[in-house]
Amino acid sequence: MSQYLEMVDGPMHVKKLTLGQLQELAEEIRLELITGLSKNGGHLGPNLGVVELTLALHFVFTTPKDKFVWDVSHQSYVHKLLTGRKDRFRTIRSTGGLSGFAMRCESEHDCYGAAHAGTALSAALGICAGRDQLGSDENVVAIFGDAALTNGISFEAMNNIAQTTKRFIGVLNDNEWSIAKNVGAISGYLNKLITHPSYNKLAKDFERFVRRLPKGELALKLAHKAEEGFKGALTEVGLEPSRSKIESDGRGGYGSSLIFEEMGLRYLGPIDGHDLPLLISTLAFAKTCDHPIVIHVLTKKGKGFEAALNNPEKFHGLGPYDVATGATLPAKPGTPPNWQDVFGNAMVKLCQKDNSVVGITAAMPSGTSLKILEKAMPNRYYDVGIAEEHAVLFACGMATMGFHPVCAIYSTFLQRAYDCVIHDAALQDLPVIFCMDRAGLSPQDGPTHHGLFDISYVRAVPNCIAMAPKDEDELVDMMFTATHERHPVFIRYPRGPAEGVPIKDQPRLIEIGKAEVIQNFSNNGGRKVALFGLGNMLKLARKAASQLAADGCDVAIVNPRFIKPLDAGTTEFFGRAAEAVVTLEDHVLMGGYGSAVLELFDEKRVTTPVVRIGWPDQFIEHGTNADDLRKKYGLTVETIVAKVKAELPEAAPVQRRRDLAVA
Ligand SMILES: Cc1ncc(C[n+]2csc(CCOP(=O)(O)OP(=O)(O)O)c2C)c(N)n1
Repeated sequence: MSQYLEMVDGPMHVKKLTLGQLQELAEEIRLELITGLSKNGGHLGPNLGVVELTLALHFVFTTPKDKFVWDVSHQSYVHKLLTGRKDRFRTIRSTGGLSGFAMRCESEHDCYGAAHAGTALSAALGICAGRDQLGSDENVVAIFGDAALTNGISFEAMNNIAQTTKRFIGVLNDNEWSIAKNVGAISGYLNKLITHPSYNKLAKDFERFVRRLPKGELALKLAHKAEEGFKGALTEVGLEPSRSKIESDGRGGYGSSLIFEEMGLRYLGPIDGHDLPLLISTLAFAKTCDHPIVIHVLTKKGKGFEAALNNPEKFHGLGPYDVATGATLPAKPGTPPNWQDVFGNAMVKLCQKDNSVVGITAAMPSGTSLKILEKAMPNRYYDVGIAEEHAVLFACGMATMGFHPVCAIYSTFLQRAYDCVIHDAALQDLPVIFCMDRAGLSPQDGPTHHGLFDISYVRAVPNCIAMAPKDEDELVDMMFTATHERHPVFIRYPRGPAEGVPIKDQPRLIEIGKAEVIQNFSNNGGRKVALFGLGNMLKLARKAASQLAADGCDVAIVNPRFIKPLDAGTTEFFGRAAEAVVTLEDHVLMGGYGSAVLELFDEKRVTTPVVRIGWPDQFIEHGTNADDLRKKYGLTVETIVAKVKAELPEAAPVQRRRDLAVA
């Protein structure tokens, strides 16, 4: 069945294939993507869209010497299949398996890792600068999507390319979709280029290049199909300048792409990104250019799989699906709603009751479920594109006008906007609400997506209030409370299903900086252990508490609710009363909630030992599920119990210890 894919162990094999064979290989790759990802899921749609593009790239260029820099790199699966990783392909995104993104440590063909959008142009330019400094001659190709182009960094890079290097190749992979439909003026501009492909200044040199080709090396490789292919190429790129368009438009015509050319980048396109010979000849041409060039390639997200073509948003990235129909498994009956859906529904209710509340997403309407608000109250909803910094600044501006803007941004993506959080929201003490989804693990995505740093980065900033709900009802209370605040408020909650508790009709205000004591000591004579389980870690705290109680301990359980301001009174009280304190957080230990408790104990001279449970000072890899990773890193009942016992000296009398601490 997959005779060509089986033969391809590296890019050198791609170069040996004829055009016909490459086209068959493209179909085999599509089949492998569709069947191979069906069990664990993944970024199916984007990869189906770049099959021909990736084949053409590997046909024309030679990695690892030449460098491909993928933006986000969720579309690098085909590249993985062609660069010696096909045997492990079906392990992608699972424990011990291939990453779902490009990673330098995974292959010499991955020259640059990524998973956050907008990095490719800058990184590729840096690689070009390095090459130019070294005097070497590798080709550097940045492959970036139309939505990545809504990201500010992409423009910062474009501003800098022409002045930095003469040899830079950008491939704009335009499928008109971000995860949802792409939004904004750039998207509209690209649309104009697509619908008016009338003229481009490179036509003449490209024409000369292509006309030379049939006798050249490339044509030999492409064998008998070449000529038709090049004919296609010539028509597609439109070699005839269209004077009328230029004059009527007065700015050089739509197809000449002012944006790119004014930035000193030659623009070629738009071309059909599924036409292999056209792609090959265009990329081969780009290779000869001694001027930075952007090739605008039109692709179809989900090409070759009906279900994915019909629903690009769902198939951007999804869980297991049926190969025949594309149907995904419904949630098991009784599964609680996802945290994000609780958030989305709560936003509608808050907006209905309070005119000052609006919702802002940075291109993640489905991931954050803010699309629920979009549907219910479109005039209170803003999708600003993949532009987290802009999202925060935009929110700050609205806040100065008396609004309570809610920025729904994943914990990991808010990292992008840290300066805006400090310099704009916090310093001006503006009532912007940050709902940080995916705080904690994003297991299958891995280190680029885990939301494990937000407590540290928020805790350090004055004026900020930071909370974590134990369940979905408390999330709604916290959101409600936040809309009554005059400071920046951060609410962190994880990925996946919530706890399954009922949500009150009327949310309640929560007292700022007040923890909730779930269970006090019973004074049963057992060794006193106080467990502080932050947010979703309260569940683990309860389990560990049951085990410790079964082992004879007297256990108290606290839901801290607030990371900042910390409930100093309750924390100190239990710190003094207990023989051991346990803090649990779905966050790195460094600078996290446990650190906040330690700092408080240091300040108050509380000497009770503190067992801190959280993630170590290293990047946590991807895994099939959170349990696999928690087990590996000791976020388990067994580890907690063992660590607590190690802190309880055998013969220390409980009473004396407490007296000492109180004194
Ligand atoms: C900084 C950042 N914000 C949000 C995301 C989530 N995200 C992943 S892919 C994607 C859309 C990418 O669209 P595009 O660049 O056009 O590539 P395509 O998937 O269409 O090939 C988004 C918003 C991200 N990866 N990084």
